Amino acid sequence: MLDRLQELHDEAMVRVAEASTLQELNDVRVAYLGKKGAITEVMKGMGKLTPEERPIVGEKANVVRQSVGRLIEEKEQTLQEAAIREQLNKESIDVTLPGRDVQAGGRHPLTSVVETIEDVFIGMGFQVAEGPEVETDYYNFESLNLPKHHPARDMQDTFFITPELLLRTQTSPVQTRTMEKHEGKGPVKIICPGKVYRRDEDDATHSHQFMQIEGLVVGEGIRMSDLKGIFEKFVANYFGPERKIRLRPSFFPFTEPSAELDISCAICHGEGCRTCKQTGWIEVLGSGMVHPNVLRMGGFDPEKYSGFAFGMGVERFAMLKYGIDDIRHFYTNDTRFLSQFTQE
Ligand code: 2U9
Repeated sequence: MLDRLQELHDEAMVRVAEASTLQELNDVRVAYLGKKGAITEVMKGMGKLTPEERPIVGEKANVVRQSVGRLIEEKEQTLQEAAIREQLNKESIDVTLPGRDVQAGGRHPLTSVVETIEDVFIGMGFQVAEGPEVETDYYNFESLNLPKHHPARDMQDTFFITPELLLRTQTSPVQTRTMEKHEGKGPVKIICPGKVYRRDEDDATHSHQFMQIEGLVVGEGIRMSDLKGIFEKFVANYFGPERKIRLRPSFFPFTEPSAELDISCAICHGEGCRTCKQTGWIEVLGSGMVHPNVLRMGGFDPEKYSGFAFGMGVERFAMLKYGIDDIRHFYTNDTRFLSQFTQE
């Protein structure tokens, strides 16, 4: 029995040394010191020994039990320390590593153009006015001298929601609404930026949703020369002082007389090129003196007040400024396109 105990001791020593995890170590404890463990089993057989043999074997058994128990405890501590070390290593943070790059967003090119144009007009004393995109037939058409069945209404070009409600086709309703708020008293000096909608087939130069900036000045004694003066300042500020301007007669139902504003082509300086279609001029906006009917519907007396108005397409401005050849780029949210403007 003494030999058997020594044998178990040596065997346990080897198995403790070999255990590489806490689970394996526990298996060793159960195998030798557990209720049915090998050393426990030997001790259970001590009843069969003679009274002389019993204390000797008993002492040996205790020494072996204690020794194996101590070995297991020591090993347990070593394994626990190793496990903690490994966990710390895994969780350690290298504070010297560079941080991850934050991808900063930027303004949409149309937003930049709107803000730049707004700034130019604010600098000339204009206020910025906004209004609803879902409009009534009255504000979008009728109040702008486009009664029902007027040929210039072009029903096919409008997104109707009901016979009386529609998506605005221009930002002009904001101007009528602002005139109404003034209750017939001038001056009014506003620009109205915003989204507008037309039932167009989308292609390189048409988009069913686009942006406009319209302007309106109403006051006593406002003349066409005021319109020209504002345009001279606007063009010098936005496109540069070297650009020439010219007004070309035109027609709009809400203005009389009406004129389109051209600026000299910056690419060929008037010589004629592809950008200006060989004319030396680039059309930038439509304008005119507000029609008396429109003033009246906005609550102003056309005998006392006069005014001028203008409208421009923001995409066209952005395309001219950045040399963009397809309007759809503004609305397809391709980050390769948009990220080129993040510094704006
Ligand atoms: C009121 C009175 C008059 C707004 C005007 C234009 C001329 C014009 C176009 C430019 C390019 C629209 O985006 S576009 O297709 N606009 O040519 N707009 S005068 O006249 C108004 C507006 C409101 C009360």
